[in-house]
Order: sequence, then C-alpha cells, then structure tokens
Amino acid sequence: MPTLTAFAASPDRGRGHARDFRVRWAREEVGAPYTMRYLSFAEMKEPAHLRLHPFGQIPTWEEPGLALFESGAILLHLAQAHPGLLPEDPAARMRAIEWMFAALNTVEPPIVEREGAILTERDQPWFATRDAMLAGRVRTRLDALSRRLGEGEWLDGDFSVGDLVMVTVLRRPAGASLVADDPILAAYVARAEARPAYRRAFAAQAAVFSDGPPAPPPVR
Ligand code: GTB
Repeated sequence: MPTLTAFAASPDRGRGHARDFRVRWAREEVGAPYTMRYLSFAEMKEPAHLRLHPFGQIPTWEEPGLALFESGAILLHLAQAHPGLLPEDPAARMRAIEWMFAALNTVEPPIVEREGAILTERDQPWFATRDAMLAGRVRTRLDALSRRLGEGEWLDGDFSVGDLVMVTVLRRPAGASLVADDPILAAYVARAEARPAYRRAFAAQAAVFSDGPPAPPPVR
C-alpha cells in the first residue's frame, strides 16, 4: 500500500495545516487507500528520510516503483493516476493543473511569508507595520481570486485538484481571517470543507492527536 509521511507531532495539533493534509484529502477524493508514516523532526533530517526528501521535509509519497516529494508533484501524480480530480478534456485538464500551480506559486507564497513573520518577528517593535504590509499582499491575491471565482462553485467547472490545493492554501492561518472577511471565498472554502472526502481526511489527521485540535490562534 502507498505510504505518506507526516509530522509525528504537528505544531498545528490536528488542524490540517501541514502539507500532508492535501495529499490525504486527494487520496480520499479518489477513494484509494494509503498508510501513514509519522516522523519526528529529528527523523526528518536523518539519511533514511533525506534519501526520499532532499530538504528533509514532509510530505513524501512511496508506492511500488515510485518515491516522490513536493506536495504538488504528489498531487499531480495522484490526479493523473486516478479518475476524479482532473477533467478528461485536455484543455480543461490543463486549466485545472494551471490552478494548482496558481495556488502553489501565486497565492501560497505571500501567505507563507506572513506566517513566517508572525512566527518569528512578532516581538519586534516594527512588527505591526510589516504585518500590515504582508497582509496587504495576501489581500491583493485574495481579492483577485475572489473576483475570478465570482458566482462560480469551483475555479473552473467541476471540483478539481486545482480547487483542492487552493482551499488548503486558503485555510492557512495567516490567510484564514482575510478569507473569512470575503463572503465569496468563505463560501468556497466552506463548500470544499463540506465534501465527504475532506471530512474523512480531516477526521483521520485530527485523530492522530488524542486531545484534539485546540482553538486556532487569533491572526488578523
Ligand atoms: N514545497 C513543499 C511541499 O509543498 O511539499 C514544502 C514542504 C514543507 O514546507 N514541509 C513542512 C516541513 O516539513 C511541513 S508543511 N517542515 C519541516 C522542516 O522544514 O524542517 C509546513 C507547515 C508546517 C506546520 C504547520 N502548522 O503547524 O500549522 C503548517 C504548515
């Protein structure tokens, strides 16, 4: 059975913010079983894991004849190998992949940059000014995404791997409250979170922590 790696002790304590969650969700969407291997931070930097992931991170994916790192590559592989996450029509299929890249390369970076600042620079006297700037960059991306989504249910036709990645990006803490302020994006994320596959994946990862996920920290 294929194996996905994840944090043994995720700092999010089961809120599904680490990047293994998007793979769990995809796997549930296509209805294919998988097993998990949980790693400590020390194990992620040991030679056995570095052979799988040159940067010593999670997630990684192993199946007979193939080992992958990078959540985007793993998701593209799964979406190509199983029906359900990519349209059959070649042009529509490419547009879904385009949205996946947009999520990873255009929307996620400013959110990750803000997240890093919140984690490491919060005590600096200039933090409020810097955070306002970083939040503004996130908002610029979210506004454009919201305008494009408009009244649409998903980004381009049926739910695809592009939506799956975009929603995991929009759920990240440094963007979540800005998403909540936008009714179009908030409804989009809620629609995705209501999918049975999402709920199964979320329950599975939350169950790793016996005390359950705590309330999220306030990030505005
Ligand atoms: N581009 C890679 C991908 O998409 O797979 C990025 C992989 C990555 O950043 N992995 C992180 C990691 O292994 C975990 S997801 N970090 C450990 C290290 O670099 O040593 C990032 C993450 C971690 C924790 C939370 N959280 O607790 O909320 C959210 C996101």
